[in-house]
Amino acid sequence: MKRLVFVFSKYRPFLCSFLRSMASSSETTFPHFATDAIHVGQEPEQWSSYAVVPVISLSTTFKQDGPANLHAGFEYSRSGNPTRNVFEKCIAACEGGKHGLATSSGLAATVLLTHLLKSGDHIVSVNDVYGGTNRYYTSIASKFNIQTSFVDCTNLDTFRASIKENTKMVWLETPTNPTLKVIDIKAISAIAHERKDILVVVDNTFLSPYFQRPLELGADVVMHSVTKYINGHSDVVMGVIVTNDDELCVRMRYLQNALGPVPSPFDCFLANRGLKTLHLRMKEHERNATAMATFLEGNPNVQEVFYPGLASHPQHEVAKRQCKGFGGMVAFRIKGDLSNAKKFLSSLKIFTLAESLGGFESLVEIPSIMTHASVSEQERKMLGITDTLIRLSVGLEERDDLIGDLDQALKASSV
Ligand code: P1T
Repeated sequence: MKRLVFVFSKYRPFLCSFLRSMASSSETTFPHFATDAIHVGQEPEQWSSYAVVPVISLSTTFKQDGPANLHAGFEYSRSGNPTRNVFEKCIAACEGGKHGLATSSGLAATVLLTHLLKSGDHIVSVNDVYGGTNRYYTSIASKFNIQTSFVDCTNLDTFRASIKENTKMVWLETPTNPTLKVIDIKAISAIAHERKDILVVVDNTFLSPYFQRPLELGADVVMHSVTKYINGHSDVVMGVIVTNDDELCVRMRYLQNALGPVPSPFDCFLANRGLKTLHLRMKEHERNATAMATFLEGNPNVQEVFYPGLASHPQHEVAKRQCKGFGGMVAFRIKGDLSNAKKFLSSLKIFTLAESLGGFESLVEIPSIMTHASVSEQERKMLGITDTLIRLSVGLEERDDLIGDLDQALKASSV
């Protein structure tokens, strides 16, 4: 409590945004995900018009009742915005957390979280992460003397051995991007929390809170690239952080304002709208992805398939235990070499050749030369990110059409 009082006095200007977060924790939540996603934070009574759909509040500044006497807790749109607030409350409830902080991109959420650390601190990150996360830790955070060890977190002994005296953060992504390894969040959190000063962060982008809720498994913080499933329509770049920790929330609100990586009110509106159908989309993404993975596993032109829902997946049991579903991402190794992989991509008629994932449309890419090109060749080799590894973001089109598309492209590119 004393510590909380100290933090409050240090970060006083951010008490307002913190109190808004607290309001979300006292917000009524519901027994089921879909009801939270549709109703939490959306009360029409918060708008003078009683608008059922949240208002896009574009004002950059808010009239004060008196100097430094805020009317509704809003001061300046970087430190807090009504439309952003609606989204932050809703996503926090969906993750089973108290506080949500929206950022201008997923990577901005990563940068903000890393600013909780100081020069000389050390991060243990799962070795197979989004290429941009790897690039940030390897090329940028390292310049500020924050070192990162990229570790195989599927092996708990290896993970334990990688923790150093100055380790302050554990960064997990599960399933990992792009090889879809599954990390045991509960086991990793338990090991990390043998030390009080280590924060466990889970990038939950690939499964969304509908399929996986890391805070309930022991993580301290969850983050997302909202750009992906949460928004779901490939028309917003945005991120979010969720936590139950009040003190951490105050520090992160301070950073959100001091660093400035905030999303626009319009993007918050769109992401909040996307969240309303997340549960429906995720179920269909999973049905389609399961069909693709099963088809690919039986195809003579495919060497290997990676999907946590397949019994052949090395961490299938962990996935069954910690997730409500296996998601919409599938990776596979095509027989042949890069030329076969490229021929496959150019033969597809429904899957679009593009980076990103989690939208309603099916996408396909070659991580080694696209999303993970910034990862060193040596690391890519070690992680199995070969030139024949193909990543699918399975969308919401009719499943038979998607299978037909994969089938004809595999025939066209066979060795
Ligand atoms: O693109 P942005 O909103 O900044 O999010 C970065 C990010 C963070 N975490 C994960 C797991 C991600 O996959 C991403 C972005 N990934 C892609 C663009 C991609 O195609 O993999």
